[in-house]
Amino acid sequence: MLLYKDIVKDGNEVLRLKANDVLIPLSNEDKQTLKDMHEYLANGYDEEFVKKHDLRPGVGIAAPQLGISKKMFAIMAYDEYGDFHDYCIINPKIISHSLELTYLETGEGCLSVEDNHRGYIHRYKRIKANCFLYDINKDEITKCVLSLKGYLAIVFQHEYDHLFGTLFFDHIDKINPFFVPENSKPVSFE
Ligand code: K3U
Ligand code: NI
Repeated sequence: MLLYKDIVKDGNEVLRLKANDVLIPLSNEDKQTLKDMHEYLANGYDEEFVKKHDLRPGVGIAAPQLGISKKMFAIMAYDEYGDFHDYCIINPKIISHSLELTYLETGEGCLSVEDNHRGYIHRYKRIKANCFLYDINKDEITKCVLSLKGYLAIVFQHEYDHLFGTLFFDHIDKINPFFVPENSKPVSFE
């Protein structure tokens, strides 16, 4: 079982590589990586597990954060409307995006980054991405176009960045970390 100590931390070069495409159909090894990422996120929602194992919860995790330079990530998160989303994503490609941007007023965090980097990260408010989704329970893979907006679009882009060697703080404006462009609005969780 994957624990926080197993997550690759900033400074390790694997986090700065462009990840490789994953072969479809999935190998058993790739399926196991997806299961491990999914289990890590699920354990983060179990308060007792978090306390017992000193786990750092997350809403997403990408294969390079396990030291595996492949285009795979998992997302498990509640959006700003209270809806739950649970995806195991393979070979994503963003095919279109809005001109409007959005950001988290709390900034972003990362399981691979222990330092505090304060500032806003402006991301596309809406995205469409081609990808494969893996259903762990059915052991099925399907090709699809995901349309995401708001918080989910932010989480997706954070994980997508991990596949291209980018970390969230790379996006923070060095001169004015809290600058807000005219076309960017914060996600509202009310
Ligand atoms: O944002 C985090 C969170 C944890 C528990 C409840 C609610 C939110 C923790 S940081 C996080 O989940 C990263 C994980 C990473 F780095 F491994 F991908 C993902 C993320 C954080 C913030 C915005 C977008 C994505
Ligand atoms: Ni991250």
